[in-house]
Amino acid sequence: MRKQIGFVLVLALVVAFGLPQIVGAADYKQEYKLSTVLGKPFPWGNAGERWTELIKEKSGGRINVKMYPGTSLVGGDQTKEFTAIRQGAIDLAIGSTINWSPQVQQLNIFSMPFLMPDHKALDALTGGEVGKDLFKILESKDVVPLAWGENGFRELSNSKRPIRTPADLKGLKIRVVGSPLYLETFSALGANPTQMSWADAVPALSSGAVDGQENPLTVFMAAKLYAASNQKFLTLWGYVADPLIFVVNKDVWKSWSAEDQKVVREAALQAAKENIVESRKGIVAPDDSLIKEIEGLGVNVARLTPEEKGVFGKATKAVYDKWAKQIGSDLIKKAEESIKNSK
Ligand code: X2X
Repeated sequence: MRKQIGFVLVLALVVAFGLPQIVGAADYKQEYKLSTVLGKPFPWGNAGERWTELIKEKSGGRINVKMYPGTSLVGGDQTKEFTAIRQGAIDLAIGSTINWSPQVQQLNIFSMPFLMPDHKALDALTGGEVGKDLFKILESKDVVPLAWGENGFRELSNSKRPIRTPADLKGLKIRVVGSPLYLETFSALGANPTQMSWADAVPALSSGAVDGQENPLTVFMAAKLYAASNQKFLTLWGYVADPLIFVVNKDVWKSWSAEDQKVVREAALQAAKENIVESRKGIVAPDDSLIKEIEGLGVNVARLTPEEKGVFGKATKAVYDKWAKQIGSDLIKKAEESIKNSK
């Protein structure tokens, strides 16, 4: 009789709360590690904090996430982040397509020089067929992708001179990160590119070991590259843009109840939406207040015309064609088509 009452009780609990919750709750970790490259006050770090906060709030504290900025879970080596997520050393991440492209070749699509002319084009990729294809690829690699955020269009800065043509770039030592695509792009432009992590880039810029770098304006500003790193020259050429992707390790995902999965997904979508708004603030006409603020700090800003960008595009065309094959001609064609239709 007692046994039966016990059984009925368990059954009632299962009906009321669902099996995964009862069984799964015990499996939940005390802390889930969220990896990002940049912390606060960069939009990227703000996004990590917001996601963390929303998960806590919406899960009633069942899921406790802690952000580890500086890609500290992989010793600052941001190009190893994706592998660490797959292996379970990282539970959640908001990662740049640039940093994951060494492991996920197709993510190089956003690093194709001058593929995306504007935010509409970028949105056409992340919000369209290309974005869906990329999420499918990620799903096949032990991660659950949830939302697209944004680091942003990457602009070129240096400590030496204004850059308006490839000739101006000649011989400048430019820090890049990610796949060899960046090395090939800058080599094609006559520069002298060198690969290093963000952690190494900041001191290398400050000491003058490298002359320049490329990053979104929000990063340029929050890292104060105009001051300590003497980056007095900025070229707005928008040659590539890196979206951010909110992901969870697959095993971690499976250990959560359906309700908690929904919570984490919705929190990601909301944090990502806010992140995109923040990343674009002040850099797109009619509100270009961030650009004006940078100019006000004594930085020489060159806004390239479409014709001037075209010259850079032409100089990097061979690199583009080579990488189109490497990434996959079908995916590239799909991307070009989506962008054309976004106009
Ligand atoms: O290292 C960079 O340049 C950064 C912070 O933008 C990325 O993580 C791609």
